[in-house]
Amino acid sequence: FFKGHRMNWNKYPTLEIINEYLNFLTKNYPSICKQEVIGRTFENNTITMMKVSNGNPSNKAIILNAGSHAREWIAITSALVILREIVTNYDEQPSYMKDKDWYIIPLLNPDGFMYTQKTNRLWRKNRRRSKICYGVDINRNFNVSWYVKGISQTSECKNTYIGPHPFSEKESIALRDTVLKLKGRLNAVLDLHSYGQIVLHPWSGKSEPTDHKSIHNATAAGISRALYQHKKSKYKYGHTYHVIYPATGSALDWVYANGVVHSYVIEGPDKGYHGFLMPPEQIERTGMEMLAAVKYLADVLKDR
Ligand code: ING
Ligand code: ZN
Repeated sequence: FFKGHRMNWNKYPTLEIINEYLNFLTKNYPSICKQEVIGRTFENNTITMMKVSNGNPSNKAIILNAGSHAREWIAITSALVILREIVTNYDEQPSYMKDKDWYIIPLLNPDGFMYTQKTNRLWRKNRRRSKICYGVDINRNFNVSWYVKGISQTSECKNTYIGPHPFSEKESIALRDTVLKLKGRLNAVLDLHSYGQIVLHPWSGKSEPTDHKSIHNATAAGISRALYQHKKSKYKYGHTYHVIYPATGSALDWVYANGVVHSYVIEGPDKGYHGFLMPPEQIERTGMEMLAAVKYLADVLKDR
């Protein structure tokens, strides 16, 4: 008996199985699921986004992105669990979930992900071939305080290489264009990473507070509270620059700088014991935990 896909929530999927699962959802829930190819990578893999919507034209939009960083597998599977829950339990969702158009990108960086599966489990960047090294850090390649001396890594062999110019990469372009396309009705962008258990708000590239400091602080605190109420996990929260480290050219900052106030990153579990190597037994519970955060965000934004 073949259930239509090989996704197994106790095992990390391959790129092929991820795509198979997306195709499965599209085929089996055609009234709410639409797949869109939002880019093609250096190695010619597709970057796929799933739109989940009941088609109500007054819906606001929320983007959920994951897998900018290849090794952060638990973030990718969390986006897939969230997608599964929204789609397969659509009728039971509260109205604040159904009043949104969900744009879910479970894997922004398929080239890097494939490389972590075949060659180097701890690879972070994409797989662009530069003069002497491979890879640009997608989360440093956005056009916002892109080159700030002392913070950015301009050497192409570094793990956080910012790229030759802003938006030099297919992956950052794909996310940028998705945001720009939805702009007028885009309520929030949530970017999933791992690890550290922290809810982050802008700026990552500036030490000054944003113009929406109190909204950012209250919403990040609310997400952290929702995560605690779910299953008692403790998440710190705050201004990225101070609460983790300065990081320029991030998607987080670019989204906010381009008019979407609610721009957040969640660094999922854990605090370093497993680090990037979260055991596959954690896929399900981590995904459900991230879903609690997503629901909180959708609920808090319901009247906006
Ligand atoms: N952490 C993020 C990184 O790109 C981050 C932290 C979040 C930076 C938001 C900038 C903006 O370094 C991981 N684990 O990738
Ligand atoms: Zn990351």
